[in-house]
Amino acid sequence: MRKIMIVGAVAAGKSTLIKALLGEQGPAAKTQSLLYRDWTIDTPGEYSENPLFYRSLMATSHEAAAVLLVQDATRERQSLPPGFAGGFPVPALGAVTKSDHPKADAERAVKLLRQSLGQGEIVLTSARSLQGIDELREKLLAIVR
Ligand SMILES: Nc1nc2c(ncn2[C@@H]2O[C@H](COP(=O)(O)OP(=O)(O)O)[C@@H](O)[C@H]2O)c(=O)[nH]1
Ligand SMILES: [Mg+2]
Repeated sequence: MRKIMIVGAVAAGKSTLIKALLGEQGPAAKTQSLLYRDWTIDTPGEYSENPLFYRSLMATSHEAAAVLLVQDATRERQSLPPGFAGGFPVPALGAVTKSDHPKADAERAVKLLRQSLGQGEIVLTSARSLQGIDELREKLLAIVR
């Protein structure tokens, strides 16, 4: 089975989202390195925030069928460069995380995500309420299968 590489800022909710996609609950441990699990590749947020790591992300993306760009719904500012997803040699989708959070602003999150994602579908999700998790899993599995 091919894989989906999940990228996004530190604490955006990448690892917790992956757990939800794989049918597990609860918080995730801090991601220290590339982590291959089932059909997912988890990445440390530092890899997306620090250009020194971009080469590593690019190299790994060659093993992926698609990239999932994750945006925290509670964040007020851009954390990734404009057009970030366009640098990968594979298609990109977007997920907004933490939609359940009292400080979540879905509209703002979609706008911020759009700047770094460009074209590509965006799914609103929460690993707590499980909003959007089944929908996102279906879309991603359709790509890796
Ligand atoms: N309210 C809420 N918090 C979340 C959700 N997903 C993750 N978090 C919290 O966000 C923080 C960072 O999550 P983590 O998955 O480690 O982020 P990562 O660095 O992108 O892998 C943790 O404190 C999580 O509990 C969610 O869906 N809802
Ligand atoms: Mg993580």
